[in-house]
Amino acid sequence: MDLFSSHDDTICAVATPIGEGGIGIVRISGPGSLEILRKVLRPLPSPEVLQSHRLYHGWIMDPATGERVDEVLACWMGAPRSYTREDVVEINSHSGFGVLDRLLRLVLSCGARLAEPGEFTRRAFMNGRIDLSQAEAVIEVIRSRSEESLRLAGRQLGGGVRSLVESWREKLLFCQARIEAYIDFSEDLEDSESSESREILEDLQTEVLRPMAELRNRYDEGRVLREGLTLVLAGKPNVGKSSLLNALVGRERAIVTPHPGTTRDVIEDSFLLGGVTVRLLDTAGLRPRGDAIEALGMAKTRESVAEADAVLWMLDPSRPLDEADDAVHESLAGRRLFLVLNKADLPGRYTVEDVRRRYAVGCSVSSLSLSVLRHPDIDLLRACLKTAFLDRPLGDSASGGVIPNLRQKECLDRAVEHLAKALALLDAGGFGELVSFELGHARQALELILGIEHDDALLDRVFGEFCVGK
Ligand SMILES: Nc1nc2c(ncn2[C@@H]2O[C@H](COP(=O)(O)OP(=O)(O)O)[C@@H](O)[C@H]2O)c(=O)[nH]1
Ligand SMILES: [Mg+2]
Repeated sequence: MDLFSSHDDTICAVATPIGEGGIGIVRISGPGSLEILRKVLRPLPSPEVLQSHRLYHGWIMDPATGERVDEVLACWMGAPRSYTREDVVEINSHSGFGVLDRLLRLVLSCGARLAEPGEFTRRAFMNGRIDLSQAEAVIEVIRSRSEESLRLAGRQLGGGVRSLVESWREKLLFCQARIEAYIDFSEDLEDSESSESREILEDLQTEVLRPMAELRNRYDEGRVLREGLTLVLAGKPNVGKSSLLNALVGRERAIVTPHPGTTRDVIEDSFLLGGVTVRLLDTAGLRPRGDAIEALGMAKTRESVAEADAVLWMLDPSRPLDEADDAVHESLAGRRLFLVLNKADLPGRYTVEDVRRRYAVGCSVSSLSLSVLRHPDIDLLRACLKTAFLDRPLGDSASGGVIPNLRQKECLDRAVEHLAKALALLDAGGFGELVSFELGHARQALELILGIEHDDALLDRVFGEFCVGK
């Protein structure tokens, strides 16, 4: 049964975190909201005086016993100008488990039922106030932990992805209709048919396929902004990895000694870089011969290297490059690198160029020569890390939007795949039902992003992620 197909019931929940605090909010939505407020609020503004979107001061009273429960500010937001587009009442009481529990039970006894997780937002979606991509943005806003991820979610909530996807969907519908017109009135339209087909092909290529593929490709960059960036420090023992971790996080997190092999476990801490959380892992140095404990540490190092988004490969040019550096390089194969040449305060035996030549490291890999012991060098490193790992996603995503989650990415994958097939068919001179079929599938995949096409299972999955009261 679809619980939400008829909204003649009224739902309620505590919308703030349960616990002791200044204010707690009980939220009510549905046709019975105002009636419930009338039952529990004293003094009660008369119907002629009561206005929507105004705060009223009063007491919550138990209508059965006449007992005062709490002093509150209450607000009624008349449909459709509310979060759910239904009549909504919010009661701002004090926050404490006892008060909120009592208030909620009172509202329930007046005829509301307890809301499911995410049901308020689900109603906002069902009533057409927001699309599914915006509903998901609500979760992102609630979960975001950094400035950047919040900015992304806010853009999404404002309908950034929605307007893009809607425009593509319309274009697909329009082209599909043009193609189907030819299926119906075929035969003697051969010439115009092929020029029309060219036109549609080019149109879809530049206006839909290309921007759609770009948006999809930005998924990984968006993920970094949302979830943060994981960097791992790797290099042979004693190059200064632990010193760098301490300098970047701003405290003595890892033990630093002149003895090689001091760090044996993986040490983790994080710092903020341009509004993004960077998780930094310090590892046991990789070297061919170490004791048993160090060997275990090195195994963990390899795991960390595999899981990180990129590796800061540290070298110490005050000592010559040797087979330990070769071994480190070998273990970093295929990983995204950033070269850090440390101990620039000491006489150097080699330069960044020597490293690039010896290990065939391309110029797309950023590098920096510095001394961990010098403060300005650490600031410079921060700036370089930001440029290398964070600036691209921040750069042009403002206009193009970023998709926020795997569900939407998978829908886009499917849309891209079907559209590419349709275009390949058109290009090969096909024009007709098969092309229309693929265009239809591409469009349906886009509709899933917006939730135009949806079933209960999909909605359950999306809204099940919410907390009760949202
Ligand atoms: N002269 C100099 N010594 C450094 C520098 N960075 C680190 N060290 C020293 O190098 C030694 C090893 O540092 P550590 O951070 O433990 O290296 P790890 O084994 O790679 O973690 C310590 O004695 C540090 O004080 C630097 O920039 N210049
Ligand atoms: Mg160390």
